[in-house]
Amino acid sequence: MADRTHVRTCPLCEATCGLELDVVGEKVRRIRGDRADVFSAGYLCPKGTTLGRLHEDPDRLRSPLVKRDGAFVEVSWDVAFEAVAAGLGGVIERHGRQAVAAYLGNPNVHNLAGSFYLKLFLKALGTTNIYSASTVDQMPKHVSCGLMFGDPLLIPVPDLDRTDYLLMLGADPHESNGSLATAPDWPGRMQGIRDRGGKVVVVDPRRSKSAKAADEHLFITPGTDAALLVGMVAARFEMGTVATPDLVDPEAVERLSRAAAAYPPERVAGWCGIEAATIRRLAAELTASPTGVVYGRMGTHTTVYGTLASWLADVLNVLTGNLDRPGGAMFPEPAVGTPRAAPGGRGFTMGRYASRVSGRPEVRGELPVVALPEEIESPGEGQVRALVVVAGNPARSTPDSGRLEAALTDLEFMVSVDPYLNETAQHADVVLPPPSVLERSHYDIAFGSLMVRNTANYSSETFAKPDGHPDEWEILMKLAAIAAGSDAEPASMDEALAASMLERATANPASPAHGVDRAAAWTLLAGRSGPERLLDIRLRAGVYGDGFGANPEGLSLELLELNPHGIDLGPLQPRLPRALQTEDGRIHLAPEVMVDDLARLDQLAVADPDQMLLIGRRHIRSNNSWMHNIEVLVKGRDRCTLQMHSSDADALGVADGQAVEVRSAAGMVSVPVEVTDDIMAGVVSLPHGWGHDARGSRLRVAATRPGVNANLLTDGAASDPVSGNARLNGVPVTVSAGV
Ligand SMILES: Nc1nc2c(c(=O)[nH]1)N[C@H]1C(S)=C(S)[C@@H](COP(=O)(O)OP(=O)(O)OC[C@H]3O[C@@H](n4cnc5c(=O)[nH]c(N)nc54)[C@H](O)[C@@H]3O)O[C@H]1N2
Ligand SMILES: Nc1nc2c(c(=O)[nH]1)N[C@H]1C(S)=C(S)[C@@H](COP(=O)(O)OP(=O)(O)OC[C@H]3O[C@@H](n4cnc5c(=O)[nH]c(N)nc54)[C@H](O)[C@@H]3O)O[C@H]1N2
Ligand code: SF4
Ligand SMILES: [Mo]
Repeated sequence: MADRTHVRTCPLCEATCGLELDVVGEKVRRIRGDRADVFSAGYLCPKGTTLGRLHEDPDRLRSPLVKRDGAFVEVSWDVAFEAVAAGLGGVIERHGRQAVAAYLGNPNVHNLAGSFYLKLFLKALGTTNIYSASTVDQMPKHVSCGLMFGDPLLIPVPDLDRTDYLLMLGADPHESNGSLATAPDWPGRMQGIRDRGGKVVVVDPRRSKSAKAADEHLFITPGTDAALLVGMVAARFEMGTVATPDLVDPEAVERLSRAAAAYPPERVAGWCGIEAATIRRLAAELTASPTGVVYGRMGTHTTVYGTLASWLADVLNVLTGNLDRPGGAMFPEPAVGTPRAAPGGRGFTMGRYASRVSGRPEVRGELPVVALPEEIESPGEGQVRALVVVAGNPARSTPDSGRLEAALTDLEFMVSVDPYLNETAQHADVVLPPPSVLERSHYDIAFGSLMVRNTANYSSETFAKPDGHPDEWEILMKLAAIAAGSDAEPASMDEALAASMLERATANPASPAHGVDRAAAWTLLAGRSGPERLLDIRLRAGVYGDGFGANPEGLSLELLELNPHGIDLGPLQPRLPRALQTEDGRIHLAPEVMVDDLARLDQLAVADPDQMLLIGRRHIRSNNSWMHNIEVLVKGRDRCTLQMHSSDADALGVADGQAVEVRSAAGMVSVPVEVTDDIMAGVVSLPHGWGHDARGSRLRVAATRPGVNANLLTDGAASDPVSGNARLNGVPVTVSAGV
């Protein structure tokens, strides 16, 4: 029997499943899907059941570590922060602020500290050397949406529960549970489309689990989604008049039509490996379907044409009348967001500055992570000499990570904020672990803008954090104070942040909190501090908010606390034109940068057909580089294998399970082959996040099945020039039988 059952949202991936934890004393006995969760209705994946194991993992760090004479020792928090002050302060003093870089990893978007406090910390650092996992992931989507809609965070999602036609490229939600489209139970929702009589088409160089669950699967040559999509755009124009919304400039439609005409299906078919007739049929099906949506993800974005492909997917959504309509590509209305009264805003700018060594343009205040190694290696004014990593493992997750890792050993100072001594943190001088996943509260700020149904859900902490252990937001504020050279305490910094947030909220004419008396509002927040107070302000001032009493039925943190299974805010509603943030308040269908970039596709004509192309893949029991220390998730057969088509294996003379050597411009790995006909001939697939063979890390379970690091093969030289995003898919490699 459990002492109590605690309900909380799983913070591990974008699906935001509700979980029910049976707790006995200080231990989690069992975790099930929360059937009463308004969004996930009981769905969960194997990872969600392991939060108790993550919490109890003996390798999870409970105290800060400081490196002394090459070995880590446990120290008190005061001593750890003193070491940061000396190390970071020293670098700033000797070399200036620009010599400090920060790398922000993926879990930052899955916790309240990252959502609310990172910005202040980065500002305190005062450097433009900011890098994140975004440029090995979704930066192309931010750029194309910034250009089209004026706001890089205004990203349309497939209205999965109402669409009649889903064309999905480069995504495998049956393994990943989805990305840039938050939907617990993607598999069930995809099946729902088919059950309603709709159609699901998956485009992927692998017959993935998701492809097998679709009506139709099409193989595509890695890295060529943009070619397929422009062929579809051309085909759509050939079909006759396009009825675009009034928000689109007819001249832009004309310009786009002329540009796309250079890439008819017949021309791109050879590039992408999909027949011209099929390309035309896809365009016709999408157009004829009552509703439909094109959705592309990792495989589509992390190539050298990532932004082009991301843009073209939404171009198709516009041209087929599916943007912003039920069943099409829609913009969620988050409970924590900025209410808008009228269309039009500041628009989107990028390239406000560039990286020092190779001049790669800034996007959203960050530089492409492919530039990080050279920024550390190359001497001169502004050379990176210190690095702060928050919730990241760039030594495994970013391209040419062998080179990056060598560069890390060259830094004068490095600090990692991480619950594990991972392959990156082993190079740090100080490691600062946040409390465990169950020792803190949760609310998905980032994914509210990506949910296929509007919901709001707050989770309290399951266990109190140990005495004296700072919360992650306090760690970040402490680092911010150190960086700023101030002796301010986290609590006072938090107070100032809350006050300015309240001021902004009450000044927004579109907010229900507009004009409310700030002193009165402040009294309603009494008793709250930290992320909870900030969350309460944002909820109350959000579109569904109670406006600090002005709209008593509206949302507040208290209301969410009373509803631990979440509050359903209904299906997605059309949000245009109000949500548009372009200067003129219109949709920019054919931004010049994008139209001009089409010409780059011509390079596909000279691709070497004999070169094997490497792609990645995900597995449901894995989560980037950091869940491999949980025994129940890694046991069983080796998952870090090189998938290869049987015809290629035969040609090479290798058998299933045999080790092969894979070489690229960046490096070499030796890995066992998995022979399968679920992958295209000429393509090989290796998952990322493995390579747990580092001597200095402390991941004892992971080390027993280390696998190899796929990013020893990806190289930083090839990236998407528009967004700076790394190429992780479609990497030319040669494979040879191992010795
Ligand atoms: N070849 C190849 N490379 C890839 C990809 C690919 O498909 N192929 N995918 C890319 C993608 S999409 C991503 S998002 C990146 C991910 O890359 P990263 O974000 O750099 O790495 P992760 O493996 O997610 O590691 C996250 C780290 O955060 C820690 N952590 C977990 N929770 C918390 C927390 O609450 N607070 C703090 N401070 N730390 C926490 C974990 O212990 C772990 O060490 O990898 C990218 N790399
Ligand atoms: N189990 C698990 N879940 C995860 C993660 C994880 O590591 N493990 N990571 C999380 C993160 S950070 C993210 S960003 C999401 C990503 O979630 P998804 O976007 O669904 O990513 P993947 O599962 O890697 O699927 C990418 C697919 O693209 C295919 N592909 C490769 N190259 C190409 C190409 O050129 N064109 C096309 N059309 N397809 C291509 C691959 O074969 C693969 O099936 O998953 C999240 N969820
Ligand atoms: S799909 Fe799995 S990892 Fe993702 S939120 Fe749900 S339970 Fe957690
Ligand atoms: Mo990601």
